[in-house]
Amino acid sequence: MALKFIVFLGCISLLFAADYTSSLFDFVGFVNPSDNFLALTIVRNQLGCFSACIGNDNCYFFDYCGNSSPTSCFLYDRSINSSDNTVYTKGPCQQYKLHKICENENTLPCRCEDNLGIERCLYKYDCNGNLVPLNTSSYTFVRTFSDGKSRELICNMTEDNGGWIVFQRRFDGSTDFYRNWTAYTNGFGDIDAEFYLGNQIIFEITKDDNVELRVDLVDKTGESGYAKYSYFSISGPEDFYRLYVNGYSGNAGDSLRYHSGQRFTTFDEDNDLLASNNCAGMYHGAWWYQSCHHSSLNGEYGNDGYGSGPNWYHWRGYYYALNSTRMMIRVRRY
Ligand SMILES: [Ca+2]
Repeated sequence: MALKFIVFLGCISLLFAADYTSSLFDFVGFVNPSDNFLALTIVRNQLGCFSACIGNDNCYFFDYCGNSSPTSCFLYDRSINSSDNTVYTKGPCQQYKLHKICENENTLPCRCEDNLGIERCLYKYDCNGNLVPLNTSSYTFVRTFSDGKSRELICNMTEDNGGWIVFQRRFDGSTDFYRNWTAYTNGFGDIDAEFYLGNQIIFEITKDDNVELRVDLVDKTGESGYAKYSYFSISGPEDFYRLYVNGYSGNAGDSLRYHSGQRFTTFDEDNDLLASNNCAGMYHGAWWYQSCHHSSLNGEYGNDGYGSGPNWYHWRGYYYALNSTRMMIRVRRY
């Protein structure tokens, strides 16, 4: 009787273990344990290792080592890149990585807690790819780029699950946006107020990663609209920072698709498709003009003349200077 009961319990725990493995962890491969572990515990089986990791708020993956019982379980936090460890087809330890996708509306991956079947999202990604608590506020940070120069960047953590680097912002007309090629290459304005981060920086951020774009707009009455693109990149200076966008969603209309594939134009650098004139000069802006635009968010603040203000044609048309605009990008981590 007692033996039967133990066998029964064993089956239950095996089923439980299998369920845990498939729902919360991905098997990475066989590894040697790293020295930089968060905690080392002795467990009786794999389930003990899963539970130890789930029970530790900082655990993101673990190595389960050995086939005998009891055996070692090494827990690691996210700061240790598991890909630094060589993965073998055979080895002393099996590595598992937490993979659970939270069931929130944007299916943003984050650490979850599974409490009696109720999932709760605990973390979200910040602009550096770190998982941080859900209530983390927006912040500024410094990043050094390939030219060796450090730049201060804004990480917006409140809009649309956060993790957005803001590269264009206007809201009061205090900064002149009618600037030349060099200014748009290097950026201008005040990071705490109105600014353009600069095409070279945007290029550097987007060149190696999958990046999405979000455009937020506010009209004269305070109503807001947005356009989001699943894919966004610009090419390098040799190609005049050519725009590529795809995968529109939002409620402001797709006024950027027309510009995808176009090079950047300023009043002193005409790369548009209008042979007779320079779109930047005609419409007092700087943009990925074609011949000429469906949007021009660097247009003249407060100018309601045809096509001349900060325009988003599919939302408020050409005779409407928007009150505020914001463009920001986020590395896709899922
Ligand atoms: Ca032209």
